[in-house]
Amino acid sequence: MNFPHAAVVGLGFMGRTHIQSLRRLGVQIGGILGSDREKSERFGHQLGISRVYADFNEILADPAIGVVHLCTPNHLHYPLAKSALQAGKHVICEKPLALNTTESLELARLADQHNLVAAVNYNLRFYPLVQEARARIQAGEIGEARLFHGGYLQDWLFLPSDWNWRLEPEQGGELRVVSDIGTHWMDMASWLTGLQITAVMADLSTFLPYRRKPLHAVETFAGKLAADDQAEQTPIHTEDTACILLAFSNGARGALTLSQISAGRKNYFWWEISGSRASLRWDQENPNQLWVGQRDQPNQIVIKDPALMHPEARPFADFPGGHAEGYPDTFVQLFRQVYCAVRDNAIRSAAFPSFADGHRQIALCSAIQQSAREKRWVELTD
Ligand code: SOE
Repeated sequence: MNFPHAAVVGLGFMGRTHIQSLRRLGVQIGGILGSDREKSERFGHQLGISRVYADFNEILADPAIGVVHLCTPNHLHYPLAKSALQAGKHVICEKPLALNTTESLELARLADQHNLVAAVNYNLRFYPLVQEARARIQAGEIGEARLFHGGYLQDWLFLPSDWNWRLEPEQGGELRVVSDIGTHWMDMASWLTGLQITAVMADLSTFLPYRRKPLHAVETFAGKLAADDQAEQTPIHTEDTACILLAFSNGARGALTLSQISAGRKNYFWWEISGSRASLRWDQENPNQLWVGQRDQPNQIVIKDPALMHPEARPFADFPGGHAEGYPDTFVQLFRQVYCAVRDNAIRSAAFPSFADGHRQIALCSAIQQSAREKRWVELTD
């Protein structure tokens, strides 16, 4: 049986990445929908996609479409995901799932009521050596987790002239680095260890209180090449950096540093976990190596090689050792989980980040915001 057909909504950096990955997987793109009809048609022509929808309702009414990919700015995730599920479509939604917990809880409940895929694109889980790290942790190789620390640093919003919709709370939400990149890290911390984050203590800072907003939209990461002299001085209310202390459900502790203004750091996501037997460390800019720290034996650098990986992690490496896998491959791996689950009607047992996981991240965002505002530890209820 073939995979269901996809519709992709939002044609920026993320929409294009989804389309490329779907094609690698062999999924037929039934149609696309962007914010600007003319641009979408040009884009469709370039990519050989003949159907450009006029609006979202056309997608919902199209019986050929099985899975809807939501790659829009954040504020549209909730209304679009809700109507897609209600129309019986499977959904892969970009993160963060919603702007607040009222929305994300409603989506998680709705997803629960339907036998439909409701996945949030926490794609970084799907690097082969991140899967390997999880398999090792689950097998007890590092012992009990004690300390989980790391960060996610970028520089694409370093200058006051750097602009993107994420800076506008109406589109991106009240938090920025925490929801845009911090939730990737917190999602991975919980997923790797099987532990929940139960309390947070956060400090948020905005170092660029004003930025120059260009008159034309700027795509994510494209600002360096698209300088626009015609810009309007605009106050900024979202954080450039975050420093967060974390408590985990087994008593382990964590520390997370986030920034979108760290010169030279392009997409530097890293973590290190200290367990009672050994430590592990991994970073996204060097994703084909996993560091194993040991007290009484030499440390090791594990190189990605499916033949030498745990059997649970092996299916997530498509290429043999010595053939690097990276960021775009993580989308293929996540989408494969989703499309196989739909095709085989195995949605409940599938291994993709769910709307419940997406909701947990929004609850963490809200606790982090409260902690920063009140300058104290905040516990997560439930
Ligand atoms: C921008 O910060 C961004 O595109 C995030 O939105 C993605 O989730 C991350 O993977 C790369 O950076």
